[in-house]
Amino acid sequence: MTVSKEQIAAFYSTDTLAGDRMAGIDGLRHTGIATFMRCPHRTALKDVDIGILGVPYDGGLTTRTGARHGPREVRNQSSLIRRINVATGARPFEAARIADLGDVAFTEVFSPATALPEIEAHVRAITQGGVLPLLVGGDHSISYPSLRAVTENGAKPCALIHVDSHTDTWPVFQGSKFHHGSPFRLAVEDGLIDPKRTVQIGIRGGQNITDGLDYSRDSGMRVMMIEEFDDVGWKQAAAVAREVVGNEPVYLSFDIDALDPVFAPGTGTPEPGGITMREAQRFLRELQGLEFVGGDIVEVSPPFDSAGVTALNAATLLFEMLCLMTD
Ligand SMILES: [Mn+2]
Repeated sequence: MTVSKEQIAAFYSTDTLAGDRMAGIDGLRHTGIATFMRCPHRTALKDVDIGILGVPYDGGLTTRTGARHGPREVRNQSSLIRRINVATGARPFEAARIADLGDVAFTEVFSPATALPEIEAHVRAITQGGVLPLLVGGDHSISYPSLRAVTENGAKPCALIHVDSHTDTWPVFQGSKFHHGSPFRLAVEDGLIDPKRTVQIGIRGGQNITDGLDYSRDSGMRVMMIEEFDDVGWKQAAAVAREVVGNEPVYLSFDIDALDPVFAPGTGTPEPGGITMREAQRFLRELQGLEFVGGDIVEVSPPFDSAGVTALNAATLLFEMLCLMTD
């Protein structure tokens, strides 16, 4: 036995938070209690720079429900994430104190009118605690309360980089303005984001309601359809994104359905003909140096996933986002 009796005794005499035992080393990644990227699970905000918050909410889905299970499965698959970004050399877990802040503790989850303010309250507390929030959804409706919190209800509007197959600027649907197709329309209406500093990348899908596309363009957003992305490539797409947001504080929202369903079958509204995983990684790496005020990755729906590939890809993109935010 190479481990000493003293080491074992120390292991069981320290009150270690979940994830701590694995933090900083690349040991047996399938072991331990799953937290986001094997980061320590904390709820106290002190000594945390970036807080990853699970938002197990899918009350805004129009079809194929299940994204409420996203955070737990992304935690599970994110055990595989390594400590170093081999492509860029980034070591986010050394550059910043990153914690898994657990999940939004819903008390009234059945109505968006009560659930979304609960998300907002959590993100506001995180932001006001001096911690950069990174949300794992949940459906895309969670971006609206998140943006309300990080912009202090629009007192500090931000730019937006939005990667998605849909514009999510749709109007009222089924009698409600709160659904996963509307967060960025609501964000414009509330003055949370500057539409002229907003870029939407990867847009496609059956736009039988044209209001979303029209609304985005009419409000001044830069909409890059998937065909244009395909023509110009990830590098130029990122250059366009950087030009649109300028030097403004920016929020990054990544809907996993931007990826082709080959890479992300486990999602609420898959749209064939999307971005590849490799393009998504290289696109994100081009966004280094921007001033991020927060971000989210949304729409992972484990009940529709195959072998965890969607959750693994979401975790991998979350890692790229962390690398950007610790730069
Ligand atoms: Mn979306």
